[in-house]
Amino acid sequence: MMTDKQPWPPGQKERADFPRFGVRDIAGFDVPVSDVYTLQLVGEFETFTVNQKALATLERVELAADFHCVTTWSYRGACWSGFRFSDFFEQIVQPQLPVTANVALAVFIGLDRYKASLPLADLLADGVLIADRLNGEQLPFKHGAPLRLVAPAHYGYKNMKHLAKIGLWPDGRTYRKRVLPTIMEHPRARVAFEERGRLFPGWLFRYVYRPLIKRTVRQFERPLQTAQPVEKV
Ligand SMILES: Nc1nc2c(c(=O)[nH]1)N[C@H]1C(S)=C(S)[C@@H](COP(=O)(O)O)O[C@H]1N2
Ligand SMILES: [Mo]
Repeated sequence: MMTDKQPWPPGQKERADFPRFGVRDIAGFDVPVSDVYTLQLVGEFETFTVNQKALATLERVELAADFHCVTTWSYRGACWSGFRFSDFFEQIVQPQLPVTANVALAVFIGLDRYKASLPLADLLADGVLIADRLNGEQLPFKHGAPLRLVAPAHYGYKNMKHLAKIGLWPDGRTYRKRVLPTIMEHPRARVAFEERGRLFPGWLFRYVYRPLIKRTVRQFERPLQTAQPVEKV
């Protein structure tokens, strides 16, 4: 078990539970979750897919890490299981890229159409996982089944749930926001540096976001009642 030992970041408050959370516009979006999945890789190369079998060839790792949402709530000690993003990239993706491919930015897209990006260098760091299990169980719909990105050094909004597609690009020139307004998506969003958003200092966002937590949690709980359980294969 790896443990991500970051100091407690500025402006965060511990929460006892781990709520379903996200951008309120898409709280009710119907996510077609199934246990059978592939990841689609797109960029300046021929699109290809990575299936479960290929992922399963990677070393399985466990990671205990605190989870920090940009709105200031944190959940301590989530225990994830899955595959290192660096192994995924180096062992599965890179061999399929043209040698001339120039990739520095990854764009993640979820089945609920949520989108977020991170520099490839941040994703290759220790403790970044593509997770399919949480706290000893198959990743539930609530936390992003069938696969999610776990990048504990970055705010929750970079931790893509229901991961379906990864774009690999030379830079951010072709990156178009979709769900997150530009001001809300810091290019790196590192928790330790309080990179909550753009244009304003991190601490200022605390006061804007904090009053929204309760309502957002409630809104995100509603679809859980009707969500399909993950199918077993
Ligand atoms: N696909 C998808 N991923 C997402 C989101 C979302 O709405 N859709 N919300 C992000 C935000 S803002 C947070 S804080 C975390 C919440 O993860 P949780 O629901 O497991 O607590 O997921 C992130 N990843
Ligand atoms: Mo968040």
